[in-house]
Amino acid sequence: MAVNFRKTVFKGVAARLDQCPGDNLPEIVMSGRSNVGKSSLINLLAGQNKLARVSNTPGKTRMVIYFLVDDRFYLTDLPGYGYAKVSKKTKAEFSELVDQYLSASRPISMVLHLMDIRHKPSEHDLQMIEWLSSNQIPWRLVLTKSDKLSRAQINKQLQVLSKVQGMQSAPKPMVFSAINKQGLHEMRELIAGVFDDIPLKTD
Ligand SMILES: Nc1nc2c(ncn2[C@@H]2O[C@H](COP(=O)(O)OP(=O)(O)O)[C@@H](O)[C@H]2O)c(=O)[nH]1
Ligand SMILES: [Mg+2]
Repeated sequence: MAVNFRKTVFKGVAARLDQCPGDNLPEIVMSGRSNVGKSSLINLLAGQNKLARVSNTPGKTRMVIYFLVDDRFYLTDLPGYGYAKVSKKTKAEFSELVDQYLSASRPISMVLHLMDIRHKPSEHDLQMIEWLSSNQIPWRLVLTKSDKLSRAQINKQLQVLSKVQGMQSAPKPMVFSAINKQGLHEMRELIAGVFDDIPLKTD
């Protein structure tokens, strides 16, 4: 069944685990540092410019943000951890919420971990990749802002990443740009595909 991505609505935020939706709808979770392009990706998927707030001021979002897609599943926007401009304490709070979130047996169908294609993976990215690769949850790396690099540079970055601990048996990262829409179609297919495997609730 095709997913109507245009039918995406903002559903709410949660600052703590006990504020997260309890309706058990499946979630596609997006993680990645602040400013990596999570909101831009959500807007593009939904075909709505202003759905998720795109910000030039990194480190602002400290909550989990929920978008309901087609009345069927959530796109979950995790807090952007690890930005240099927030204090150590705030950083720790971000990643604690992310850690808790991923370990809380929420109905997560897939984790999309976003990384800026121009940068070396951060310590947190490396931890995340290792964690995801040793868990049962399906996941994919999404390399954002590909419009900033040439094809040759993109391939080089893919090469570098393929050697990272945990990437050896991982599916190939997706290359994405919210500017020229590289990877958008593939991204929609990926999400819809995951979702196709989940039977609709009949009870
Ligand atoms: N060149 C380029 N800029 C992007 C892309 N995606 C996001 N940005 C910019 O990066 C900044 C942060 O984006 P945002 O979506 O708010 O990131 P978030 O903090 O992860 O939600 C904004 O200035 C965006 O316009 C992209 O694919 N290409
Ligand atoms: Mg954002």
